[in-house]
Amino acid sequence: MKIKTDSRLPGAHWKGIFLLLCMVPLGAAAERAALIQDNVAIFYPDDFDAEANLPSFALLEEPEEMGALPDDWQTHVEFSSAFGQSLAQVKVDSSTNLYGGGEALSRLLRKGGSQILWNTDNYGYGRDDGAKLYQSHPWVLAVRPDGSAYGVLADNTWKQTLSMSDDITFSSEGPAFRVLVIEGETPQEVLATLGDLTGKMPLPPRWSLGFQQSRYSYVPESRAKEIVDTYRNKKLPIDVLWFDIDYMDDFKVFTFDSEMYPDPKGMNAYLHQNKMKGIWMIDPGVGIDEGYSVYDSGTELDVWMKDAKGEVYEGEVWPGPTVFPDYTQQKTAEWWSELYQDFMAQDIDGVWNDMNEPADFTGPDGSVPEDNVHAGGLRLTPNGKPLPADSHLRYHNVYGMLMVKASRQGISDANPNKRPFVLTRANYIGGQRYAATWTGDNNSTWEHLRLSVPMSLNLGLSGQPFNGPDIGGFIGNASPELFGHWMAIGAFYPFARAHSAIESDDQEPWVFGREVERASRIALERRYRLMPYLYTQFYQASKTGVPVMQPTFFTDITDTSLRGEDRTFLFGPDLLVVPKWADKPSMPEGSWRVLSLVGENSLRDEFQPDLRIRDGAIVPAGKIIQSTDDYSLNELTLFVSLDADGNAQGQLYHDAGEGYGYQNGEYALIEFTASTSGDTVEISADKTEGNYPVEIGQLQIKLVTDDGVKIATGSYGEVIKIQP
Ligand code: NBV
Repeated sequence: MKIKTDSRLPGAHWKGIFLLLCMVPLGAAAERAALIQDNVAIFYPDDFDAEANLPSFALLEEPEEMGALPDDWQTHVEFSSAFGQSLAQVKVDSSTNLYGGGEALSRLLRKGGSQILWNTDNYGYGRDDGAKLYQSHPWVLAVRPDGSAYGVLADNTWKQTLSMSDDITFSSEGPAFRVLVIEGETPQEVLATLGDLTGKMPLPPRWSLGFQQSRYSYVPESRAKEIVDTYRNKKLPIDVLWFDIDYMDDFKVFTFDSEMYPDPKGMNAYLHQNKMKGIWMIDPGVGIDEGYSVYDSGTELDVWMKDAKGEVYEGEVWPGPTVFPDYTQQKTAEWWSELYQDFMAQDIDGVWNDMNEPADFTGPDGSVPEDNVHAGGLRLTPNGKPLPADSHLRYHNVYGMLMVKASRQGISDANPNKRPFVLTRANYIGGQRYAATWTGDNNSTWEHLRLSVPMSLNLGLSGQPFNGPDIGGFIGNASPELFGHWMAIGAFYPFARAHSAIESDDQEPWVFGREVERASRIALERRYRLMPYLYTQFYQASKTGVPVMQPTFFTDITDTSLRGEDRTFLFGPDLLVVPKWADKPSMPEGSWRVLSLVGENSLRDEFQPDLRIRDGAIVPAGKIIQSTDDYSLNELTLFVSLDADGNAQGQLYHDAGEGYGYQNGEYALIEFTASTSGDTVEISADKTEGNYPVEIGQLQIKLVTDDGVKIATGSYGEVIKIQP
């Protein structure tokens, strides 16, 4: 019997309960447990079959056991099997809050919900009421009332259901699997350990933090140039233009349509002259067409995925009849990487891997058959064991991850001195090592604008900091009001890209009238002014695994009234974003003073969210720039908000914004400190790490107080005094 579950949205919890009733364990299997770090335990079912589970896709390396669990170890896993499924369950205290599960169509709090972890092309999140989306994160973050936390990671790629109630239950269609439990004094500590175990997002190029405009599709190239010109003429800051499938010749990957894009190198040069970058789409499906070099070379090397009978599997995607690379093979990964040599030689800056669940129009449930066969052989790490041959049921959820791993490698090989940028639609926990992500085909509706916040938050709480939704919504037509609000919030997603579908009306900021254009400009100027702070947050996320976009309860993990707040969110730990449409949100204790970055007045502005600064924070901001090409630290402003003791601290990370010099000390980490003595506040800056030159020059201080903003200027390197 197959257990089916349904919607994750509030109100549909009864189906999760039904699932649990069905899951009265039939014959619980004994567990074996060991400590692998002081705060991490691994639990094995007694019928664990290493060949059917390992090597792990989630973990960076095979864990080494340190000994038995201490007697006071709190969180245990029970294994069982029922109705042909392998189960792992963890009991959850009724007062403990649950988060995570990666990409889920859900509010922030996950208890009562369930989801099917089976990467699915889910247009408008409509299939199965959004029960399965594009990515799989078999991971739950649990936070106890006192703020201590634990995380549960099922090290399992097979198709599975994750449900959260009084138990966290993973029920898998595959063999019995192992589970890791991470304990921490705080959720941040648990996430840091998750990052240690599964890897962190590599520091991206600074330009990828800029605003990005996309559409399915900008054709012909004159239209793309028009978009570039309009952004620049209207002084709407932007860094990237995206090229969707129609640039290709008959949807054949690694080709260019000779009429639409006769000169891709010239197009990229045009972008570069305008201080912009170009990101171009590559899908996994390869059109069956003899004489097409990608198809021919792949066929000759025998890289395609096979069906259950061992024949090359043929599905259908954009090019028509299509074959799919079997990325579990070493030779396939190498061949795929190699294809990027000529492609990147067109001066392409980044790559967008779409449809990599993989989507297959004629296959069952929109993908390829579960009994398709992967040949295996790839080593995930140089010294790791090769992947065994197995069914698609085992490898489906990591298909996208393996694709972007090979893509990233190819891009790096082509441009060894640049930081690669890949965006992927499908992924698996740990996939932040290879690619940023977006949440697929959402709708231009208020519902999806609101849901985008908890969706991005839960992705961040599942190890993927670099994510965001399609700003404005992909499907349908945004109203001017909706678009204005979406841009205003969109400035604070870690990945900020507007995108819309082929059938949708134009969806750039200027098509909605002067008011929305003005609101979009303010939103973008706010993001660009905050670039020094934002880049510092990305640096921190790449070091610690703690997300850039954080839930409001991170302001005070012991304040349980904040646990479910998911309309407001943190942009790094020091800035709270409070959308205009957030009706009576739960606010953290403290002053959280409102900040004005570009002269906006949040009382008068109907779109911009309030941006509130944490008491005790110093937030570095730059000047308004139109592109990160113009990024510099001169004219740096420090927004200072003192805590009750008159103190504040902040940090600034700086480097070339590109390349790998930072790994050899070519970076600077600067600490800012404010302290009060008598009626004077003294602000100083100290470089604490690295040898990258810091050309700050003049520093402006904006002391944000309950009575308004006090301003002082001084030079970097000297103590600046200000009277509050
Ligand atoms: O390549 C076209 C689209 C793309 O714009 C979108 O962002 C992806 O999620 N793609 C899906 C394929 C078809 C969508 C109907």
